Amino acid sequence: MSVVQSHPSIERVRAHCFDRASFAHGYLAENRPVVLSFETAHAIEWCARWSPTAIASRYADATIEVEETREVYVGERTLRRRPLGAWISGALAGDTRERWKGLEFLARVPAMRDDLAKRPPPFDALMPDGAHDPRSTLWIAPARTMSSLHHDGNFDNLNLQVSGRKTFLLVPPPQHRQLYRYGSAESPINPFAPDLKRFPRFAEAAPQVATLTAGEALLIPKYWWHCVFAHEPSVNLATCFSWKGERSAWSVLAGAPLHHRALTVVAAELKKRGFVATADATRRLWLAAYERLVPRVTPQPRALLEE
Ligand SMILES: O=C(O)CCC(=O)C(=O)O
Repeated sequence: MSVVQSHPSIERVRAHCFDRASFAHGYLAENRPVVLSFETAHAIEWCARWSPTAIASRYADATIEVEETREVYVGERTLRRRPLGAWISGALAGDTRERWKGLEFLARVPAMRDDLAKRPPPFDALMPDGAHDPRSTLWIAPARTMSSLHHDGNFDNLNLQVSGRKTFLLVPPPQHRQLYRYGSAESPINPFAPDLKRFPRFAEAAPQVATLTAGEALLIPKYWWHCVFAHEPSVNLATCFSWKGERSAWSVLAGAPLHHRALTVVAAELKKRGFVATADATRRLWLAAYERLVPRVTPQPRALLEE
């Protein structure tokens, strides 16, 4: 049995059984991950429109900034500017050195923003009332590459698998000790092939897994750790957001070390109240102190997931 099969599966439901209120009540407010499957003709067409080849043909000349796939922490990754069409052709042909984490893609590729405004993604219908500050990221990953184990802070995340197949491994929020947290939101562990000699406490972590194909979206609730492996060339659209009835950072982080919980909540509250620059400065200061006090832990190699 592979490492992935030995973990419990994340619940799966049909998206059409929910409306905004019941989805918010049943999953978002519970801080509970779930895979939503969108089975309508609209969802199938929408995903086909955003396949890697369709993207390459519509936006070939857009310049994007790709990041290296080697195992380094986010702040250490080298970014390179590439023409989107040629870069996708390389990724589809098996070049695994880079992937696109299109963080600001709506601002950087205005034609994509306009297209999405005209034809919103299927999960738009389940965004909770009062959702605000959405941040969308388009991910394009070559086959057999993976992200690092991290969390997205005080944001819920709906991550739609648009094309290809990816396995998501999630770990609940308070398990900082088991994950040997490095910095504010990263872990050096490759949870698909954990090195238990270096990181023995990972044996006490409680991962859950789901493999997604096109038309399925995963709710990654706030502060849930996640690590994602692409089995095939893959496109995802992730939208992180806040909303009116959301759980507080303080309640979600119950069980995390007190100093971490308190600092995280202060930064999250400052941001929510509009003091974004102060929150970012506080975070930078905290990270600088952390980096001086805590020696860098070399991340585990991105060993490939057993298929
Ligand atoms: O798909 C991936 O590789 C990473 C996705 C992710 O980290 C996110 O949506 O926050």
